[in-house]
Formats: sequence, structure tokens, C-alpha cells
Amino acid sequence: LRERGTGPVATAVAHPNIALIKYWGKRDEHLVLPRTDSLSMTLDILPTTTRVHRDPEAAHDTVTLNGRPAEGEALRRVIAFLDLVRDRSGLPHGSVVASENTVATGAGLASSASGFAALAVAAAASYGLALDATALSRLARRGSGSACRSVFGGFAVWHAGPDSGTGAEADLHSYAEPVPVGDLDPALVVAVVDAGPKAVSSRAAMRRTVHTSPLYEPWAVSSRGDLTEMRAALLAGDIETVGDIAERNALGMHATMLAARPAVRYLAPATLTVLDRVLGLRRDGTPAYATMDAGPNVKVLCRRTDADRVAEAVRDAVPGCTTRVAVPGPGARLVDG
Ligand code: 2P0
Repeated sequence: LRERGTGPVATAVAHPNIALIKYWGKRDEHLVLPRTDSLSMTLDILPTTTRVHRDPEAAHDTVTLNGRPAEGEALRRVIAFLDLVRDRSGLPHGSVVASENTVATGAGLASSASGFAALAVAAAASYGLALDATALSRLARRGSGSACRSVFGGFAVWHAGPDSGTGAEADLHSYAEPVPVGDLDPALVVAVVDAGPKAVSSRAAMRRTVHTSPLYEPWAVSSRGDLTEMRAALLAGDIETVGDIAERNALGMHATMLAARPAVRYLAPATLTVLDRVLGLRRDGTPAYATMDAGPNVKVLCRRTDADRVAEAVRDAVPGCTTRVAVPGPGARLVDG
């Protein structure tokens, strides 16, 4: 993270991340403490740029997202986040926040990860908080859990922290950090089959899953094992094993939701068509593995050298499907502007 001067105006850029070991379920809603560790790749595409202009005269915040005034839940979450920053800095000032997203918001494409990572970095600078990357990750987590991973580039693991902990002590132990990776040249093909907003927010869906799904606890247990195996596979640069673990972890997460009462189903017919095509690629000898988040879109992990061919195969399978190829990208940082 680049050190820059702090002041009333600060602009930050952050990229979305896609989890290979999923975060699904909180143990503390207020502090955004997860039930399990997760692990992700930060992308080099679809950045969010956020400018925070602290105004000592302002009693309220003004927030625009892609040039439109934020409202409802989105506005409430940004204000609650700035309240945290005001508390820590001792500066009660309101701010003018302008955020530009290059990705569809709320479509399961990790817009809240890049959004809150950029907001954390820009707001901390604007309010004069001198935070290292770990502290920024903790702070970003309070906005949206997955955002703590976008503070870092490349691969990052988010530590849930000790099982039993809640409160200020637990807050200290839950943050992301970079994960060592061996000789791996990965790409993620982001296949958008539907860019519309999700019907159920991931926050609500997680809550329902934890409280009602009989499959939740078994998945959480197996996910802990997946993480250990994933770290070893990344270090070994073994794309087949990395992909295999990522795919089973994601399918397991969706199984927990399908068993929730009532069921949460993000997977659409087009999602399954892409999954079939990915299986076909594998049968034909191309290592390609699918992961899905809180939406019908699919991210396909493969070798960078296979990415264009994988993208074409996926587009062929689903009429109207668009693809973008991502490789590991940078962590959140301050920029001019
Ligand atoms: C993840 N997802 O690990 C998982 C997998 C979606 C599926 O993190 O409630 O927006 O703000 O902490 O971070 C999406 O949830 O949820 C997410 P909150 P967030 O990427």
C-alpha cells in the first residue's frame, strides 16, 4: 500500500476479489466476523474509484454511486461506515463521497468488496487515520466482509479469528493477509449470464443459511479442511488441485443455501449450462474449474494461456453471455484525483 499525504480529499482505487474458499456466514453481524476463514484472488479488472471529501462544515454525508445519489440500504451502509471512521479519528465532520463502479452493483460480481475497500482507504486518508494494511483490512471488513480481502492484491486469506471471540478483542484477530503462491499463472474468466441485481442480498441469504440450513455446519467444517489443502496447492502451483478445491467449496456453499428454509437459489439454468461446458473442457484436457457467488454468474479458473479459449467455449454455450478475462490484480491504493 502506497503511503500518501492525508487531507480532506482522498481518492482510492480497489478491485473486486473472487473467493476460491468462500465466506458464507457470520458469527457477529455488527462486527462482521465470519464463521470460517476464506481465500480469494483479487482481479485486475472492474475497479471501483472512490473519492472522499471531508468537509469540516458538513453535519451530514452526501453519497453518489455512479453519479446518482445513493439511497436506502446502500446509503445507510456508507454512513455507518463513515461513523466508524469519525469515531476513530475524533473528527465529527461529514463528507461528500463519490464512487464509480465499473461492474454491475449487486449482481454477485463483488462490487461491495471493491467498493468498501476503496472507501476504507480513501476515508482513512481523508480523516487522517494512519493505518497499516492490516488495520485497513480490518476497517474494510466492517463495511462488507469480503472487502477486507480486496485491500491486498493477488491471493489473500481472511482469518476468521478465534472461534469463541466477539467484541473488540475478536475484531483485532479478523483481517486478511497475502497468501504465498508458487509457480501458478492463473486467470479467472468472468462469465456474465445475467447482470441484474440479486433478489436476496448476500447478507440476508447468509443469515438465513446459518440459521435454517441443516447443511451449513457440515459445509463449514469441510471448508476449514479445504482451506488447508488450498494453501498447499497454491504453494505447489498445482492449478488442477486449486481448481478442484475451489469448485467443490463453491458447490458446497450453494448446497447449504439450497437446503435453507426457504431455499436461497442463486444458480440459474444458464449457470448450469456453463458448468456443463466447464466439465466438457476438463474432459477434453483443459484444466477449467467453476466458482459462483451470490448470483447466477460464473467465474472459471484456468491457466492464463487457456483463458481466451475457455472464454470462447463459455460464450458459445450460452447465448448472450459476455466474458472478461482477469488475472491477479493489485491491492487497494490511494491515487491522484
Ligand atoms: C465471498 N460472498 O467469499 C462470498 C461468497 C458471496 C459468496 O462475500 O454481509 O458482500 O457485506 O459481509 O462480503 C458476499 O458477501 O457480505 C461474499 P457482507 P459480502 O466472496
